[in-house]
Amino acid sequence: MTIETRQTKPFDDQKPGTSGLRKKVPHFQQENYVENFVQSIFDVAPKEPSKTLILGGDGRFFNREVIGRVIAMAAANDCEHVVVGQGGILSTPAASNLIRKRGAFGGIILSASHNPGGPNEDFGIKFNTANGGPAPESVTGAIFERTKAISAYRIDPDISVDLETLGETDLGDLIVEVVDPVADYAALMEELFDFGKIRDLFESGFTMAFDAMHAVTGPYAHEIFEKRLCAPEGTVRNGTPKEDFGGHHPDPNLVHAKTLYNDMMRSDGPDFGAASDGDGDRNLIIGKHIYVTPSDSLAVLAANAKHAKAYADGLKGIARSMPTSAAADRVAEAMGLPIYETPTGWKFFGNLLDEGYVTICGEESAGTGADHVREKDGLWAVLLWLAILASRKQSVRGILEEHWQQFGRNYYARHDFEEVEKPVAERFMAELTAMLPQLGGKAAEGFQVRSATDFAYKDPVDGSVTEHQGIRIRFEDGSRAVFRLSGTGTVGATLRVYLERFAPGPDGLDRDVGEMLDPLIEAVDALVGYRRAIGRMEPDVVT
Ligand code: VG1
Ligand code: CO
Repeated sequence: MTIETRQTKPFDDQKPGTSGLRKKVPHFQQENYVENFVQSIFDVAPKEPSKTLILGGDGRFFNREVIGRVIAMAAANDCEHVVVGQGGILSTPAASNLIRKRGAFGGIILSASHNPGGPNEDFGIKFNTANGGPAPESVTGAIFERTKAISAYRIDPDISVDLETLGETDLGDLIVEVVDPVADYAALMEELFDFGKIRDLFESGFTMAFDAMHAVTGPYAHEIFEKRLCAPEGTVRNGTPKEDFGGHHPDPNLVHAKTLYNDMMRSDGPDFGAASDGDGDRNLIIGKHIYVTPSDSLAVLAANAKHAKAYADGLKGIARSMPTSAAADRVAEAMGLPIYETPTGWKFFGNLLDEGYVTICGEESAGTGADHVREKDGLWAVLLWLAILASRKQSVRGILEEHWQQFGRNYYARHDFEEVEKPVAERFMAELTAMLPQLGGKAAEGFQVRSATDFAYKDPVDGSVTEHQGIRIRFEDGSRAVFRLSGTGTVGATLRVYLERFAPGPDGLDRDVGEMLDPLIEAVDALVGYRRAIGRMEPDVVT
């Protein structure tokens, strides 16, 4: 081995966001940009409980190159074992599983998740700790501090690894092991779910369309749905990962998975539709003639988890991110379970899962997961839906309508205003924050403010406090609006406005979502003037 120490200068923009460091590919291609960040990870992360690193990515453009560089740097940074997915591929939940299974000190996951890929599109690097989850704020903060002070990085320039051939290569001080990215993950899913029952469902003629969006879940979905669960070939669409995701955004929402949505609205379409994102941690669920909002999906999965093998004995508790609708709260209340409300981002669920406070977690952005790994898990959510459908023998619509009858319905939408000029968005958020004390008690368009707060979270396990996690305006009738800036975008700022209105039932459960939310939007705008402040009347994406 030849270890070289190379001089470098710090960059001032390597602060990890909601989910790691995300920038455009050309930005990452600047000399030493990748090396500085990776060296900062190695400098900060304790090599405990072992010197094993898990490595993989979602296969987007630049993935392979960075995989090679990370291995060469791992060799020079006291790692003894790198476990890398074949071809440099690992879905985010599969990487989380491997970290836990192999007792690794952590994992480096290369992904910009739902953001587009290609030479001029997005790339990302994320570090997960030994519990398998995204590094908590204390670690990402330390990594950021390190990036600001770095002066050299270490690399073994002679190392090159064939990523296609499965098995171990002994490089002296470092063993590189190329593994099948799907095998361990598929085995975990077979532990959690009764595959025989789901196979019977498909054998009974039940049909499904799964859109892998040319992203990382393709190989996983082919293996699990078509091979192991015997769904007909063709069930998985766009199942071959591409470096540019076929030119689309691998974002499973009604805009980017429109074809799937249209098919699901046809009478002769499949019974069940699902999609996943770039790195396989998100899920979109659509029934025949009905879209399931991620917030409702979390609530339905929690209420029905007992239909799956792994959760037959019930749940310990439920957690949701703050902007996620309160549908899950109603389930928790009815089932006598604790419910936790965390800031956006999966890292905040880690402690709750580690301590056994909760079993299932979810975010409004199409992320659902449980205590089997420490990431959200797209295919897991699809399998849990299938297990419920197999057991209840009802349609998605039937299940959802019964759910609303029992718990009431939280009408919900997220409006994204993209590529707003950063100073404009930041000024608006600052003005809104300053306005909060005056908002209490105010009324507009028939909605009266009950409270208006800047959300801060105190972790019940380690006591750490995270502030400024979104502005939350609650109304007397239970409605709510939340404002926050995205932490994953790479161009300008994205303002997210989350809107929610509750109908307790039994009437008013079949209203149009837009009709329900429009008056709330007008009221919120009358109170805080957000459309004028950012100079936009209509959102770019509604989910
Ligand atoms: C978005 C979502 C958030 C999610 C994050 C990472 O963050 O809103 O719920 O955890 O993406 O998901 P933001 O800061 O842009 O709102 V993924 O699938 O990129 O790992
Ligand atoms: Co993702």
